[in-house]
Amino acid sequence: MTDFSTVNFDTSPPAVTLPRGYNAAADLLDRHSRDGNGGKTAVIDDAGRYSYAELAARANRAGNALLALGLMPEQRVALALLDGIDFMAVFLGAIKAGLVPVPLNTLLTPDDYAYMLGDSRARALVVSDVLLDRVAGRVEDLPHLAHVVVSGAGDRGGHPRLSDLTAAAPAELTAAMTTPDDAGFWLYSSGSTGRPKGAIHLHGDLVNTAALYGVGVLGIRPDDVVFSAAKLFFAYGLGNALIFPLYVGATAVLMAGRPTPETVMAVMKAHRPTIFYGVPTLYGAILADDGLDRAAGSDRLRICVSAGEALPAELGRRWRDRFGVDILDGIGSTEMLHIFLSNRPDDVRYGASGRPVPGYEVRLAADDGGAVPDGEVGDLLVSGPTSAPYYWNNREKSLATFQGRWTHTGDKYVRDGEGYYTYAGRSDDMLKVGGIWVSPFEVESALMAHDSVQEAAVVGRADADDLIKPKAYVVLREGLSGDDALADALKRFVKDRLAPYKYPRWIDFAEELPKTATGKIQRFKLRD
Ligand code: 3UK
Repeated sequence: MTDFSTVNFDTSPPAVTLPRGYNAAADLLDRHSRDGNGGKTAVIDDAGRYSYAELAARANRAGNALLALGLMPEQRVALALLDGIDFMAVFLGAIKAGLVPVPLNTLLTPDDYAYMLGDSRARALVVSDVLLDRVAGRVEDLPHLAHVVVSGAGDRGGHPRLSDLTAAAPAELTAAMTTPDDAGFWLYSSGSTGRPKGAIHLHGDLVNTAALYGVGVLGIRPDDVVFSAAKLFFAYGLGNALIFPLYVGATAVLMAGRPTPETVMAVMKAHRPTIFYGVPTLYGAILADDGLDRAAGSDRLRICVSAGEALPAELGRRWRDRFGVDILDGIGSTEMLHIFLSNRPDDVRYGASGRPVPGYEVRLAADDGGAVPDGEVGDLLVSGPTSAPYYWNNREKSLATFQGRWTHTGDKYVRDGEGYYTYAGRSDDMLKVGGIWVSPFEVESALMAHDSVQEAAVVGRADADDLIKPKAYVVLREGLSGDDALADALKRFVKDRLAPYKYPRWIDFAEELPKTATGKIQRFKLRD
């Protein structure tokens, strides 16, 4: 039988050439042990340290445990897991077994989970004990979901425990015979209208992002220790802390809790990462505390990365002055898996997203699809080996986004005469808040569910750091008048109904909203 874990390929950009028989998890898990580095630390989480050999054994056990439940190749396994060794083991074990893991954002509501579990027809769900109630509250209504497995030693709600299943499973697993073009995993992405869409990623996508961006731009190497404040369930975090370090045999530090300046700096101090990845809001929050500097964090930092939303130039400069290391801003997307347009360690221009990552091509299109001259705004399209081929079960949105080899980002950009690209806003109404999508429509609907609200419109407004946060314009029902108490009540109302990061930070009470003749809210007028 072919040994699908034995793969030799050229690791220099642009693209990685893979053999026809190829399993991404077998590649990432088994290469280092085979090269005699099985004893090297792969992962450090809140509970301990795990070598490459230990990680491989845990992933094999997790894959075997899922197969023992009766799961068949290509079936989906939803993951609602906090960052830690179980995420790594289940994600990689599932892929090695030919199953398709679907990591879910851990910050969402029961309604969001019911939708994604139903849409993906996940056969199994592996969920952290602390998330069980929120994620698995409605599983009776999901005919395809046959198994709920609980990670952690807390309440298991009558479901089997992951640790019991893996203890009973063998530590050896033969990799499923997949190809680079097989579905490897999915990631859900939200849009301005409609439900989140499952972007399907292929086995070949993982090593390609690692070679092109991880090695090509960051120059990640075996002696790096990486720490991503962005969680593994985001494409950004997944590349940062799972794909890239495992690709080169480096060490990933994982933290289960919420990233705040305090928790992030504490992890930096304890594990002294060489590469740190965050979102602009977090860099801003750390800089807001004058007491936080290099001495309070990692003395080994050599690169910081920012993505998810544009990094204001001022934050980059202040960070470099205080921490003695640049922040590399780059734009990536769930659809492209990771960053395709980026600054470089030796070429940082604060305020710009940099130049295309070698291995990717980008172009700016005018409304008629034609080229846009330098200095003018156009729609950003990208082509490269890591694009999802389509969205699950969604022909219309797939056709709009994935057009031949070109993927539409929905972003507006300007290119200067030297080939550097600067972000110029979205072509839809979507907001990036702390690097995470927020649909204004969803926040408006939540506000409108409140008894006193007649109508609402939500737009992005820049805060003191020049970062976008949601702001609501609210028209109250006849006879009511707004005050601070009602504004606070409305904020709490939204916080209780949606993922907390989505609530409007400001509320303005208005007599009416600007509308077109056909009654459509003119958000652009409110933005001005
Ligand atoms: C926006 C940026 C300006 C932009 C992501 C790194 O953010 C990621 O994926 P998502 O699917 O969102 C994609 C959209 O977010 N964006 C991201 N980075 C920047 N805008 N400057 C930036 N540096 O609208 C883009 O279309 O959540 C980021 C790696 C992997 C990712 N998936």
